[in-house]
Amino acid sequence: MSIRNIAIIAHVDHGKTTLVDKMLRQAGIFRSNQKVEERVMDSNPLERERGITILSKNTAVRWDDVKVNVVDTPGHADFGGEVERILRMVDGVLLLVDAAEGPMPQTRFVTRKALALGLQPIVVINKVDRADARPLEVHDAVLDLFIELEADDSQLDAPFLYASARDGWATLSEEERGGDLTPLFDVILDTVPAPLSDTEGPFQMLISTLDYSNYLGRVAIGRIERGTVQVGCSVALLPPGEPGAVPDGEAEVGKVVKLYGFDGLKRVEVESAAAGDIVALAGLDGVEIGMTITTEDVRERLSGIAVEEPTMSVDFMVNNSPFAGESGRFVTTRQVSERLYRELERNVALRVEETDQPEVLAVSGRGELHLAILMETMRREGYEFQVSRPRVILRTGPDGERQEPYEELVIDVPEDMTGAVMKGLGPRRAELLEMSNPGQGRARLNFRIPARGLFGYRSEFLTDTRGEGIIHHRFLEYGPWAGPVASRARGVLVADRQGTAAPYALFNLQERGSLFIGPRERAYEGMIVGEHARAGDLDVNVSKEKKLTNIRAAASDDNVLLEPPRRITLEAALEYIEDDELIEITPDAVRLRKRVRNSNERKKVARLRDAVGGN
Ligand SMILES: Nc1nc2c(ncn2[C@@H]2O[C@H](COP(=O)(O)OP(=O)(O)OP(=O)(O)O)[C@@H](O)[C@H]2O)c(=O)[nH]1
Ligand SMILES: [Mg+2]
Repeated sequence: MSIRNIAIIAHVDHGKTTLVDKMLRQAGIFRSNQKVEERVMDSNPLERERGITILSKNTAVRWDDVKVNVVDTPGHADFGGEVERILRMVDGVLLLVDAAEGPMPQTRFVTRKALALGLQPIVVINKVDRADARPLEVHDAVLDLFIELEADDSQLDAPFLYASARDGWATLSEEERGGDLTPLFDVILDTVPAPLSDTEGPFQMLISTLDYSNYLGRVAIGRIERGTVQVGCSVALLPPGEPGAVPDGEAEVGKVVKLYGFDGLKRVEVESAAAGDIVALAGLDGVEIGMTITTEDVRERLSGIAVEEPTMSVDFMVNNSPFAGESGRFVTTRQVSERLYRELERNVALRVEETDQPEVLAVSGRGELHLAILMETMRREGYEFQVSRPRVILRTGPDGERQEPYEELVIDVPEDMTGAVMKGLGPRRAELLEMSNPGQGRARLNFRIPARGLFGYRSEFLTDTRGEGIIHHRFLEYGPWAGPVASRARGVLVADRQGTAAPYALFNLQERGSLFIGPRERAYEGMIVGEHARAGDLDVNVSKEKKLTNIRAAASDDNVLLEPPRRITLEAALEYIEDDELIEITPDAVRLRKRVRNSNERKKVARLRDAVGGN
């Protein structure tokens, strides 16, 4: 049977998973009476809860007797490395671009990677149903991007479709609306080349991604480049390196225990598979991304895949807050560290290292979201721990100079708010690269900023733009150390004793800042209960009750008007906290705290630090 291999790539939220969903439905993957959830590919609970794709996923549909292997990829910048690896499995990409937002930082990143690999793009301008859609302008912007990224002639000739993934249709002309996805499927079959498949030669496959199963251990996923493979046959596993023949001593030999192909949402066990198809292969223990699997006798390596280096690191430690152990089942250093090391089996861009303190492990990843997803997963499994403020990972440049990661930052705000944004970003060493006007009274600003400069900025941004701004950033490059950058502009409100928050106390504190906890929630000494409206921290008593003079006063205390507390998500907390603070993470709570809980102790430590000139 003929095959096509495609990946769906885009900036976050431009509609990849929605499109795959509709492709599955229209290709008849589900029985007519089968109840299926929206965006069924976002199958893990964290994905469903956040409405984003975290792990790329393989699926396959049949159209006109052609098997189309489709890989849905995550759009968030932290997972860009994974998208890059996935692209090695496919011959074409569907590049989705939101008809209102146009190309965004991650659009540029994935497009650059796809074009450089010589993949054939098909551009899908999605969400043309949006009231603020401007499909023709976006069409031009994508073409400009292709030219800038030096697309070759056939890539420049890429077909463009206009779609509403949500409503399940795509057309070849901007003037047409409605219908179904048939035009898209037809374009895929016509434009994406069938994989070059030499099924006669000796078996050869590159491992592009890994999966893990408790029964089978590591499972290698990739495209068969050459030959065929059968269950039970002996294969050699070659470490990454120069392409070409590999001497005997360097390879491990093993047996294929199980082999799976993709079909709709299922993985189906198969006895054999041939060049051009994407398969999952189990039975080889030492598999890593970038290794080549070959027949035992012809050991020819394919050029490997680099796994992206982490840019951000955070300390994990045991929870020693006064509320420690209340809800967690796994709370000891040993349990937390075993779990972290186990994560390395599948989370390839993650690193875990010991530090000079025996109870502290440094965990490094690709960004706040990458690290936050791990923390969130562990907390749901019953783990309890604390984490520090993230640090950027520094490098030494070619001349021995200190380098740090820089990010590309795109901000989209109502025009009258650009002043506030510029003012907030200046002291953070952001450099304005471009300012444009996408219409609708909005301005789009592009900056280059040291990753450190972004810490703590998001909450400031949300306040400054009253929630009307959009902010996106992604790793750009390593560059020279930028010197000191401004951090969080406002201080925090810190509980000065243990107790339960009283409405009366919270009511009075509302004037001093915004609160993170609501009435009757518990706090401990040193716990951060809100953000101060000004610079500098403030010690507060959240359990202070109103002096009772009579019964009516006590009753009215319950009726004070409180603003709803500002709930800080884990990612936001990671960006938010300072060096002298920690995040306490347990199955039932995420709390912010001071490392040194007692206020007098804290002042002493701060004085000492100032005396030795730290910052
Ligand atoms: N109006 C409109 N909304 C759409 C369309 N397609 C997707 N959406 C919405 O856009 C949001 C994001 O859709 P997803 O399919 O999750 O986007 P994604 O590209 O897979 O996002 P990530 O995987 O997180 O990068 C959802 O709320 C969808 O309902 C469309 O054609 N029109
Ligand atoms: Mg998605």
